[in-house]
Amino acid sequence: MDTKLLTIANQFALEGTIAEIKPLGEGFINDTFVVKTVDDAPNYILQRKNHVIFPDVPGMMENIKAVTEHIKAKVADPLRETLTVIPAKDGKLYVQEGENYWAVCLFIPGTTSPVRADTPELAYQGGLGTGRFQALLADFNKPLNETIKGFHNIRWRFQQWDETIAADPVGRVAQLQEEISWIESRRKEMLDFWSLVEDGTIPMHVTHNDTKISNILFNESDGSMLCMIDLDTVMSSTSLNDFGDAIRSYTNTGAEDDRNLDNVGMNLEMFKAYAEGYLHEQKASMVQSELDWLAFSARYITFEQVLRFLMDYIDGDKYYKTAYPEHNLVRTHAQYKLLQSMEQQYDEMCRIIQAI
Ligand code: ADP
Ligand code: GN1
Ligand code: MG
Repeated sequence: MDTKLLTIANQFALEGTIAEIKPLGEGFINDTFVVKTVDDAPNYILQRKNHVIFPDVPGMMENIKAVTEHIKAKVADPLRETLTVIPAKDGKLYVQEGENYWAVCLFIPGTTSPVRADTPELAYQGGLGTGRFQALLADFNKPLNETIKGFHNIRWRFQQWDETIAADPVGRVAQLQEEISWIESRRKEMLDFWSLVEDGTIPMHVTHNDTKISNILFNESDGSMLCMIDLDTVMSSTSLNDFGDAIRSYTNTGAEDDRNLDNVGMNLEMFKAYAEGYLHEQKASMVQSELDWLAFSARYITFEQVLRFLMDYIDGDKYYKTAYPEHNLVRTHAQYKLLQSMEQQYDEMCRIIQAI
């Protein structure tokens, strides 16, 4: 076993004796490990939080603690229906080792976290999961720290975009004129949508902000949704962003980084199933402007993802973990194909929302 990891894990208030520590998951941002203990003690998730992306890890952990405590007070099984933060032995919610920050939560056994949705039933359950998460937090009224500035704010993203293009730090802009035009041709419609958030037409709520399918746990026994995980980005935003980001993930017939663009497109049956689950939980509490823009939110977040992958490629691949040199460009093309598929099927998406 890695003795450095063991030393870090032993600084947390864990029950039992550690038997092994193994890497887990497919996240793009943090490094995740499962900590297995001997006998009947629980197992744990140990994470090295990415402090470059999250500049205020203590503030982020305070958010996660506050939000999970709020949920625990409302659910039948507080150890399974949300994450449980395990503090360090000194009482802090993290351990700092040099410039790295580590955090621990309970491992929730008997669960799955698929990387893609293969059935409408799973998409329906995912929709219920996001909707229920938002419903449980609807009356959360303490201020939350902004863990990543302007995370889903396209006005801020365009500012970063303009600066990155101007700097062109690794000389990639010249060869990317076509891809850049995909972003520029949609600048106005995306900013017009965001101005409805800025002027209060679309309300703000406590939201998850990273609702891709690998960030929810399902019960292994029957496939029902259990809880949202990866709560690093929980903060104030619009409910629509959670819906849109999930549609980007659940409805894609291909992979987020598919090299074969023929595989990629939006599956309307999955869209309908996810929307049914989400609206089952949220419909009664949404205002008309949210319902009117719900389908568009999928285009908005998918567009933002095209921009973020391409911007990271132009910036020399500093943000997302990559497996090979062109990875962010491959992701850009695959997400753009998905965006086009959503644009082509947009009228039908709106009809489905209306019918539900
Ligand atoms: P990242 O921020 O890198 O995406 P996540 O918090 O999403 O990290 O964790 C990565 C993966 O680890 C998840 O997709 C899930 O499979 C697994 N995982 C995370 N937390 C738990 C937990 N509490 N119980 C069981 N599995 C978990
Ligand atoms: C990242 O952390 P992870 O892998 O769940 C990213 C999301 C992107 C996603 C794309 C904090 O999610 O915003 O949509 O990759 N998270 C952060 O797969 O930037
Ligand atoms: Mg994750």
